[in-house]
Amino acid sequence: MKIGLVLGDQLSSQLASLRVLAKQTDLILLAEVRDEASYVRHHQQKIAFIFSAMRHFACQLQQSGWRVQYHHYDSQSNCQSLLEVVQQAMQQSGASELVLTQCGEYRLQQAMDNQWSAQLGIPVQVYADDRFVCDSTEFGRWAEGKKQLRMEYFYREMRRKTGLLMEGEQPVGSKWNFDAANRQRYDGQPPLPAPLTFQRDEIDREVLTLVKQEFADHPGNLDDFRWGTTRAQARQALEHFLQQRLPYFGDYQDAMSSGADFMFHSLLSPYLNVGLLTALEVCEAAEQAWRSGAAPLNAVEGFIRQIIGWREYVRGIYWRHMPDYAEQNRLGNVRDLPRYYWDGQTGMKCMSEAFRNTFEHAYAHHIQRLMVTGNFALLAGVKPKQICDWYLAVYADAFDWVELPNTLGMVMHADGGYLGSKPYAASGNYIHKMSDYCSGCRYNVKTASDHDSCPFNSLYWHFIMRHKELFQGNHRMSMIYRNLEKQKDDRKQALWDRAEWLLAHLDEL
Ligand code: FAD
Ligand code: DLZ
Ligand code: SF4
Repeated sequence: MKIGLVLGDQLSSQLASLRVLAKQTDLILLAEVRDEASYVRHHQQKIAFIFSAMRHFACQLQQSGWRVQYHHYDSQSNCQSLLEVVQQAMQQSGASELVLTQCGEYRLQQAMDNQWSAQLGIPVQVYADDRFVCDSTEFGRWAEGKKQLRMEYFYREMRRKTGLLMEGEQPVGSKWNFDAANRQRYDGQPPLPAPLTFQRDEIDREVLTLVKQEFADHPGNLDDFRWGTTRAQARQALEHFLQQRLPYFGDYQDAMSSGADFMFHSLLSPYLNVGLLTALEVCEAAEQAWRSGAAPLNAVEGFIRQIIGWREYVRGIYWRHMPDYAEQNRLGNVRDLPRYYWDGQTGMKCMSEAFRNTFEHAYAHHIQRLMVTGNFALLAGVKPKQICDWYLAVYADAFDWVELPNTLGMVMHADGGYLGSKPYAASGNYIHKMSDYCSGCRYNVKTASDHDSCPFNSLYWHFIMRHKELFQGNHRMSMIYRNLEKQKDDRKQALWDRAEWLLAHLDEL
């Protein structure tokens, strides 16, 4: 008899390990444990979402005939790690083998590979996670010999492989990428759809009470918990997106607006990442929306690119370069994460909006993560480990394999430009162009070196100046360095001095 351990991000009925187990004889184990719930200070909504989705998934397995053992979170239990729960279940059941699907996170997979079999005294059989479009071997073949990777070329391979938005060998609309059409500012029209809400059942209520009691010191709160916790609700969320948001997803993909916490984004990442939806079903549904005339091509292509492009690409990089990837700090950053990343209190309106969004919903949309909180950490030279741990903690969709390359590579450029050829560093002007934040801010986005100037402005030039040696030869940045050269020395000095003051008083902004 075998035990199949299903992890909190493996809630898919087609999971590889489930396919090799037998309903009548084998036992499925799911476990809520302290070690997984606190290896970073996960947002309260992230824990509630995962625990409730695990409990619902266990019920679903039971209803379809599986024998299921469920370990509920218990702070007094002797079993605070997955290994301890497995050990106990093994002793009780006399199982002779443990079966798993490969973990999403390196830390846990390593522990399983190195210790579990010896400590349990039984074979541990791990099956590849085939819920992704591209596996490690295929990614390895594509990445082999390349010093720097380009997502765009990888993405085209995935389009060919899946046949999504293809006409024979050619991309539909004769272009692979419609990003140039996806940069509109949002001025209140079309109106934003009301977010979807779900009726809460007994399981949700129990979990919300548990999290409130046990994780009150974790970031965020549960007041506005909106996440679906079953596959059926995740499907509803997909339908809601296809009908109400996808048509405008492309146009406003990069836009930000006060109070518009979700813009026209899909909010599907948590469901994709825990396995309640698959990447292909979501992309096929989006393609169908375009083919039926319900959504334009720039929206559908942009959306599909995020999933079979970026999502698969970062996963490939993660598994190819862990564990060294997590240690990189190629810009030599030394600063601590400013206080407001945890308490949300800052006079910078763009940042305070992103933090409010984050703490209220365990969500912020991509451009807030990349160009506001991420950009600030890059310009301020925050230690990569600290900012990575923050992103891993505060979002409902955060798992190391997807969070780490996005933060360490895309945002912090700490991998030396392996993931992206140029840092996304930007001054306040970018935020001003793409949002309405600056008009309600204590700082002045039009100036750079006054006492009330937008911090992003001088920090941006400080970043450019302090990394001159590294970036001035980068042809994608040569114009920036030409602009810098044109500035008078006293202007450069004023920018430098203002930025130095800001860096010395980072926690006070
Ligand atoms: P949409 O904008 O509607 O996009 C659709 C889907 O595309 C998403 O659901 C997601 O599955 C995928 N996607 C989009 N961009 C990316 C990307 N860059 N990498 C991988 N998948 C992408 N995404 C996570 O799923 N987990 C994370 O922990 C995470 N951490 C991030 C950290 C930083 C610093 C940055 C800049 C981005 C991070 N992302 C992460 C990517 C992206 O911001 C989120 O996937 C997105 O905001 C989720 O919201 P959504 O479902 O509404 O996305
Ligand atoms: C994120 C998370 C949390 C908060 N809690 C659990 C848990 O109690 N049990 C579990 O199996 N998984 C949990 N997870 C998700 C795991 O951290 C995830 O399985 C690992 O990151 C491995 O990919
Ligand atoms: Fe952000 Fe600067 Fe605009 Fe204020 S002025 S909202 S700090 S970009």
